Amino acid sequence: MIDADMTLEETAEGIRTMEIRGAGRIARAAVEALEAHAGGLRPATLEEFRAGMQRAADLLVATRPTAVSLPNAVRNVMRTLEADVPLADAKIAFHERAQAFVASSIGAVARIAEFGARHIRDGDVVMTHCNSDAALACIIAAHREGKAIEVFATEVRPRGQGLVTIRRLNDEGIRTNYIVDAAVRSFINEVDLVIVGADAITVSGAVVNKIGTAPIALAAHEARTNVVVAAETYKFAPLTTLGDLIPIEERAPSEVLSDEIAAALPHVRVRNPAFDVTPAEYVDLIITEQGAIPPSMAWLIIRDYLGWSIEQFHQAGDRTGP
Ligand code: RUB
Repeated sequence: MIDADMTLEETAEGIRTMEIRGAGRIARAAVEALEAHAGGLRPATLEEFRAGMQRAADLLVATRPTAVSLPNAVRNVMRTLEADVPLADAKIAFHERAQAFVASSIGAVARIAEFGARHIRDGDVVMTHCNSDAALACIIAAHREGKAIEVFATEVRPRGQGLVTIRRLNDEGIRTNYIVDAAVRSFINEVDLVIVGADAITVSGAVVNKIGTAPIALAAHEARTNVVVAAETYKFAPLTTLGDLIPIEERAPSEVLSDEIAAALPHVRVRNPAFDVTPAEYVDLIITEQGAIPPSMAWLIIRDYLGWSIEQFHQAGDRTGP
C-alpha cells in the first residue's frame, strides 16, 4: 500500500526509482495514487475530471515500460470514466473501482498461493529468482502447510532484490540457500521445482520477468526440472494478440558500474536490461488466481478474464492500452 501522503508525482517517481517495485505492487500503488488524485481534483465538469485523470494515468504508465500489470491496472480503473454519468457519480464509481481492484489484486495473490502450494511437495527444493510476491506466497503457503521445503534464492544483479527475498524467507523460518546468479546451473540438479513471478505474459505464453529468469528456465529445462510461473491475470498482455512486443526496460548503466569506473573506460558500454523473455516451451505451468494453465492457453486469460476481443479492439481503434 502506498503512503497516504504520497502525491501522484511521488508515486510515479517511487515506481521509476524502484522504491516501489514488483509488478503487483506497482499496479496497486498506481491505482491507489490515481484514487487519491481523483479525490483531490476539483473539476467543474465530467470532461475536466476525465482529462485530469488521463494526465495522471499517462504519467504513471510511463514510469516503467515492461510490467503490463501497470497499464492493465490503470486501464481497469480508468474504464469507469467512460460512462456518461453525473460528475459526482463518476467520482464515486472511480473510488469504488479502485478499492475493488486493490482488494482483488491482494485476493489474487492469496488464491495463487493456495493453488501454487499444491504443486510443492513435502521435501521439495524450490528455486526462485528476484522478489515476486506471487511466487513467494506459494512457497510460504507450502511451508505453513507443514511441508519441509528448502529454497535456493538468487542474488539478482544488479539491484539485489534477492536480499528482500531471503529476508522474507528467513522471517518465515524457511531453510534458504543464497546464491549468485551465475551459480544457478551448478545447483539446478538439486532443485525439484523453479517458481518465479512475471511482469508480463504474452499471448504465446512467453514470460517476461527479471533478467536472469530465462537462463534459469533453460537450465531447468535441460535438467528436466519443472518451471512454474505465479502470475495474476492482469500480468497477461492483451496487445500482444495484435503483434505488439513487450518493451524491455533498459536501466541506467550506473546500476552495474559506478560512474567513476565507467568514466575511465571510454570504450566500454554497459548494457543493463532489467527483464528477459522466457519462451513458452520452457514454462510448464502458469498459476493464476483463476487456476493453473499451460502457457499455450494465455489467450483464454486475455479474452475471458481481461475482457479483450480483437473485434472490439479494432472497432475502438484504441492502441493506447497495454
Ligand atoms: C520484479 C520482478 C518480479 C515480478 C513479479 O522486478 O521481476 O519477479 O515483478 O513480482 P523489479 P510480483 O524488481 O524490477 O520490479 O509477483 O510481486 O508481482
